[in-house]
Amino acid sequence: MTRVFSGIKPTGHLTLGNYLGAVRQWARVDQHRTDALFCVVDMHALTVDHDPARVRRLSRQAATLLLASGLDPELCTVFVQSQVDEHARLSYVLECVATDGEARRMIQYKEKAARERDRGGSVRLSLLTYPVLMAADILAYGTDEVPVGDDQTQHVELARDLAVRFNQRYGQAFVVPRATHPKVGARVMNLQEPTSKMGKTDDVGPGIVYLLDEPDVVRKKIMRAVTDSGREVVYDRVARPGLANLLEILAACEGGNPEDLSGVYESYGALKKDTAEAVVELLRPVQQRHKELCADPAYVEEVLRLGAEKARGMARPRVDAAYRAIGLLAG
Ligand code: AQP
Repeated sequence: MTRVFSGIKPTGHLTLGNYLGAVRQWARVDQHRTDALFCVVDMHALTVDHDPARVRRLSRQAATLLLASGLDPELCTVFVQSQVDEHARLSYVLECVATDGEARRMIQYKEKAARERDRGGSVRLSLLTYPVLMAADILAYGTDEVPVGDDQTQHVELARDLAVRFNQRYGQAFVVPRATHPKVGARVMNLQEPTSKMGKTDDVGPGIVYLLDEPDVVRKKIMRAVTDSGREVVYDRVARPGLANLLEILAACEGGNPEDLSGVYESYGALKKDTAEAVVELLRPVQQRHKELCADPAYVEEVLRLGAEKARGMARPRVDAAYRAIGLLAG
């Protein structure tokens, strides 16, 4: 059976981008057709300036939202990265296979390092090595497919390269994974800056729809979305990025294609109204289930405990074999 692994960072509150680009696909498709693991990758949240208590809070919230979005612990394994030591163990070994040039080429590293420097902060070494830890997350489980949004493609390619290189140098240890993306919604853009990704670390912002935003907040954000000059409601990602983003969000909510919505609307206002209502309806059951799960934190803790136990058992033999193959006595 196809092994699927994917993760989400507790660096901020989950957004509509996280949901349409990844989580919805995990719940609707991946957990049903594959042997799947989904992880709150909390160690990745330490790569930038952070408040420890907030990371712990956001980790619990992210896990609760994954379950609220429909991940079913009877069908898949849901767990937290730091509760499974094999991720860090394997990451070190992969750092001995990766090159510093490879890590420095990562687009997200360049962007996030620049952001840290602009804020007057220093860049943590873990920000540079983050894609190697992500490769360890993926390779530890013999993963075939990694369902992610567009922005993670380059990191999954690095995981592929490291798997191939390790296997060639030290003997067959890893499955070579590949990224998969949803047909629509793989890159949801910021509603106020439609040439930038809707990212959760931007924190508060009228351009970001959070999964837990109240319906009226969602409506307000979408009705105020930046659109482009021009009158016709047509789909053109390059020339009309704001409009294209709204058409993509609406199409993703309805399960259609943005191209098919070209020319359907006579005004921006009507498109925004329908998009807002579609998003409100999309989020309603997730928010409802989230509220129920928040009333039962012991259930969420138990799911994570059992998930970590299972994940540990799945990862350990492969990580031990990699340790032996690369020349270590441990493992
Ligand atoms: N805007 C997006 N559109 C589509 N997919 C997205 N994903 C993230 N943003 C969008 C996908 O969601 C999954 C989990 O994302 P993540 O937690 O690894 O990263 P992030 O949400 O992008 O958070 P960062 O990197 O901490 O913050 P920002 O973005 O603010 O720099 C992934 O599959 C991702 O592709």
